[in-house]
Amino acid sequence: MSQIKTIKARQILDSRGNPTVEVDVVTEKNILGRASVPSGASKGENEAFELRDGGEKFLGNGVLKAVHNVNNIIAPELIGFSIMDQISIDKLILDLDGTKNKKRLGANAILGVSLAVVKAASKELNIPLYKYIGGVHAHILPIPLMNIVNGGRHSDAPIAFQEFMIVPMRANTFLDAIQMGYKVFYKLKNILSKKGLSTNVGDEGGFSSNFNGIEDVLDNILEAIHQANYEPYEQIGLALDCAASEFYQDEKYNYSKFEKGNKEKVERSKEEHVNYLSYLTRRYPIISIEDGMDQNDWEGWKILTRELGKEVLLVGDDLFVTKVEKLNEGIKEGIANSILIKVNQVGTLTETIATINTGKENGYCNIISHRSGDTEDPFIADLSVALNIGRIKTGSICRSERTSKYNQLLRIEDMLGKNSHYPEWTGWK
Ligand code: 2PG
Ligand code: MG
Repeated sequence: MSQIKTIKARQILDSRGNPTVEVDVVTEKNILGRASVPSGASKGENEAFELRDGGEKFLGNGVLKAVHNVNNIIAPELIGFSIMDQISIDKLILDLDGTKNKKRLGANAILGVSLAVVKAASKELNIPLYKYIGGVHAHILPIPLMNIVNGGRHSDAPIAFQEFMIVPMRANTFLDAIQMGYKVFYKLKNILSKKGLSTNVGDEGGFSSNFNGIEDVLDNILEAIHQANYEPYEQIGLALDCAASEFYQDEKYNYSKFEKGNKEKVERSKEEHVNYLSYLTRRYPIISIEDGMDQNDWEGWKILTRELGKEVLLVGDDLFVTKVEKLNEGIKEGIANSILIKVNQVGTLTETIATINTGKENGYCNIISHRSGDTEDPFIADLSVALNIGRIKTGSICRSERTSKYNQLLRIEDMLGKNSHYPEWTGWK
């Protein structure tokens, strides 16, 4: 197995046009591993630190400092390392950084290197990435949570909740699941257009129309599911990402922050907000609710978990920020029952896998996730199959930075052939 010959980072653009880091790792045998780093809009407070330049260029959003840190601080230390030594490499970069939250080098610098290394290693061995990471037993395609309406911070639609997703709970194959999502997406487009509503899409490719509140969104999606001839819940379930930290103010859930068009001011106490979520769950085929409560409202999380934790997935995103310590606190307190996994919230592959394993060991469901600012890099598609996670959230069925992940999963399903497996939604509701 050969050693790392060069590491070079550069600045490229993500799907919102914001600068991000791309890293090339080249081995002695001239094999290239290339990775790019995604970026969030609704970030958790405790995410690993994303280093941006400040100043005039790119309105302060440049990442040349992170690029510099890869090229001048990380690269010289890693030259000569065996390309397969992922755990030692990740550890060495963490030691070089030396801070709790990757403040010195930047998590965007660190993640770019970590992922480029694993990609170079799989190419050098000529083994598909999912198999290199996961081994011969990697064969489960993930159930996609497809985000077809974008609200909150991800679009101008006047809706407090950030994401409305459809979930093909029963399909024969991943390809079949994708075509189910496609049908519902285009039926919805047609419904909206007939009502004279805009069919423009938001950051993750979901419609960002002028809906009349949350239930209006859900009613329209249900109609689309019916028109596509699917049975709600039996075949297609609904998932929400409330991204509640974005509208939690002074101990209240202030929906009006995003729903400005609504005449009446909608503000709910934590109990009222939980009651509203459970009302929605009774009325609609909701099978998963992410960040139902604010990241610091652990009391609210406990109420929500007590109320709905046996029926639906309660997914911690901002709550756990993909970190083992945070997840362990949640497990101890008995809050949520699932965790969203975002590689850039924590910063290295090794740490990401440690969090996934902690989730698995404690009966928490893992969902691999993209970011609202993403790139054409399909890394998370491979990761989801590698670890047989069985769930992925990677946006709508349009926009290339979203479909790049679906396309990679279609390739993997094709490569696996009869050994591939598309699971049924089980466990909750
Ligand atoms: C989320 C993500 C991805 P962002 O909240 O789950 O959908 O959004 O990347 O903006 O944090
Ligand atoms: Mg989220």
